[in-house]
Order: sequence, then C-alpha cells, then structure tokens
Amino acid sequence: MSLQALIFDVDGTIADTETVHCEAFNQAFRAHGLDWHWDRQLYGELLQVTGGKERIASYLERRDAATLNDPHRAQLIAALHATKTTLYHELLERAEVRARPGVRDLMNEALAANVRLAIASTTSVENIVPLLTSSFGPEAVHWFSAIATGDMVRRKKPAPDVYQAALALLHLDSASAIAFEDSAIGVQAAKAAGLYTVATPNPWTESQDFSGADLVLSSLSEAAEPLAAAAEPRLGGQYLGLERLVSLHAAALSGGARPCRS
Ligand code: XBP
Ligand code: MG
Repeated sequence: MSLQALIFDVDGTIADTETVHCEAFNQAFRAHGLDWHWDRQLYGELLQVTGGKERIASYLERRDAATLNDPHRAQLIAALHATKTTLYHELLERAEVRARPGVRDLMNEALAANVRLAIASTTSVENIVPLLTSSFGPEAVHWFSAIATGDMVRRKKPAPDVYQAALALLHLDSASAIAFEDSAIGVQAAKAAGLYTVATPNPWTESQDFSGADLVLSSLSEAAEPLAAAAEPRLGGQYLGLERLVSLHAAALSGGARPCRS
C-alpha cells in the first residue's frame, strides 16, 4: 500500500495559531464586558478541551458550576465564540502567521510527487482559509484535496471522526495516509483512525504524552536543516523529507500496522 496523502492538523501543527486564538478569546471577553482573562497557563490547560465553544463552556463550568442551569448559557457561548472568530480573522489579517519549520517544504515535496494534501482540524473552514492565506498565500487553499473540520463531524478530537471524514473525502483507507499533529489529543484521534502519525509538539503542547505517536520530532525542519539526532534516533540526524517519510511509513505497515477504512 503506497503513501497517497498527508493529512495535516491545523492549529499548532501548520502554524502556532493557538497564541492568536488565545488573544482573540481574551479580546472577545473584553468586547462583551467580561472580566475573564485566559493567561498562558490557563489557556494551556483549557486546550485539553477541543473546540472553541466547548472550551468556553468548560471555563464557565470551572468558574461556576451553577451556570450549567443558566437558560441563556448556550446563547452567551455562541455570541462570545462568534465575536472571537471575527477577532481571530482580524488578527490573522494584521499579522502574518508564519508556518512552522519544514511544513511548506514537505507540502511542496508531496505535491510534486502527486501525494495529495488534506486537513483534519477541530476548527472551522472559516478559520482555516485565512490561516492558510496568512501562512502561504491565497493559492494555498487549492493545494488541499480534502478539508475535514470539527463542525462537519459528530465528535471532535480525540474521537477519530474528523480523520475518518478526511479519509472518506480522499477515498482512501488509513494505510495510504500519514497524519501530522501537535497535541496528544490529536495524536489519539489520528491513531484511533488507524493512521501512521507524526507528532511535532509546540510550546503549548510539549509537556503532553506523545507515546502513542509513530514519530515525534521537534519540528518537520527545513529541508536544509538536518533534524537533531536526539529528536528521532531512528533518523540518525537525517532530515525528514518525503522519501524518509515513505520508508518509515512502509516499515511501520510491514510491521503489521492494521489499516482501517473510515
Ligand atoms: C484546535 C482546536 C480549535 C482551536 C480554536 O484545532 O481545538 O478549537 O483551538 O478554534 P486543531 P475554534 O484540531 O486544528 O488543532 O475556536 O474555531 O474551535
Ligand atoms: Mg492542533
């Protein structure tokens, strides 16, 4: 079974967008006259809850469990999240959010080798398009054969739903694709979908448990920069690149990894 597609998580994997999301949440709270403030430590904890609305709901419950009975709770969460999403777009427009090291190189290699690109993200398409534009330019959204998002599926990560949706859109089974994730929750989702999974932790997630991933790297690294041998002893200081990925993926499959169809 040859490698047919690379499926990328978005937030934290393609670019460090969680810093921007966190700022957008805090600006939205202020815009609604709330004295809430998510500092770095609190947001790092709240990131264990995937989905912006679910994250706000989780915070509300932490503050006051009684709000669970508030009849206006859903309306408040929806209003806050809508404001946050608008502010997130404004922040993306004002400041270019650079892609993480090596992401663009690997995407270019894949496209040149007719390996398709896809996205499996908890966030929404309305957030993904401006992020791709900010990081890669307006043409980037056309690089992707499939974009599966949290609002398209019943269960968000760590459930496998969004990766299964991406595989279904690609008409592939899990043995033909590789997933790229930045968080332990995302690795759980990709592995539950049966995918070979490369983890590239970032400052928001580096303390999490990545033991479930097939490969853990500090970043995908630029093609010219060999990865530090310590990052992945099996690579022996080689940089990743598509060819190395294909051989690692094939070795994992021949080792008995069981594909599963979505
Ligand atoms: C990360 C998430 C998202 C973002 C916020 O998504 O969990 O909820 O933090 O975006 P990914 P929304 O799967 O790409 O890592 O507010 O639109 O949910
Ligand atoms: Mg992520």
